[in-house]
Amino acid sequence: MVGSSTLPSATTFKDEGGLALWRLTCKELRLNNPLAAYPLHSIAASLLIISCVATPPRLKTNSLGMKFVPVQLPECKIWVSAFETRVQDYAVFVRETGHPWLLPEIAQSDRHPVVNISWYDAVTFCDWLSRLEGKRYRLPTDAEWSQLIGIREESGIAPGAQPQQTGVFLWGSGPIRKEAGNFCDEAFGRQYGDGYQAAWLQGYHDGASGTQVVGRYQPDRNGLFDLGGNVWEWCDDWYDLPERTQKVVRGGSWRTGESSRLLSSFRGPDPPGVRLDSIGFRVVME
Ligand SMILES: [Ca+2]
Repeated sequence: MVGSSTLPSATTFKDEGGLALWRLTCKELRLNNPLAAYPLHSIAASLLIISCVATPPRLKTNSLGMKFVPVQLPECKIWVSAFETRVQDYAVFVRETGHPWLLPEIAQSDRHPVVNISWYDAVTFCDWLSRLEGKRYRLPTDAEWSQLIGIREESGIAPGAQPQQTGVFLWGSGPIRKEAGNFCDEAFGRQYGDGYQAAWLQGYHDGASGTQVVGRYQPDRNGLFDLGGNVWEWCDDWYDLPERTQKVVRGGSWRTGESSRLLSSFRGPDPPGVRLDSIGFRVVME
């Protein structure tokens, strides 16, 4: 954690969910070398809001400005997008290709995770970006996603048949902690109330009743943001074998509040053609 003593003019404040944040100017950011390496994803006007990490990860940036961090898995190293694919990333693809895009009814800025994206849309985006840059982009596999969240799968078993690992949630073990991510929280409950059938997390405040700007909360140990929460993330795999009717989504979303669906081992099955305002995607770069 970077101490406020290294940022003479930095001030601290709390957001409406009680999360402690620092506020400093862009000039102060540039003058501070450790923070200068940090992705400039949280600039708003002349102020920067930072969720600090001990050591900024080594990053690669592609032509769309997407940040990738190296992650060492048991069998190989992969480069994983630090953020869920943003509206601004997907907008370039749509503008260049004319690919149809069903805009959601929820309010979003360019730095929110893109939603209403089918599995086919996500794969088409990856294929377009691969041709554009001459390198391979793809969705993570279900096994890779499990390894990113810190759990191992049983080999030879379809994702939908993998055993649930109780007691370990997307934020770790125990009750949900502050800064855990954008889930179905009190803000959601206040907005949607009794008209929404699913449970929300009583007493938890993440400051967003819909999707949230990517990178708003603390990253995980690999430097990945929003691996749990914000939007469900498509994986490459079929959920059901040999039927092959559903694809895997992982990680929960702003609509997820049931404890069983917040387990790190939980997979959602969704038809590959479905477009929902709670599903987006993250990409792997090879
Ligand atoms: Ca929320």
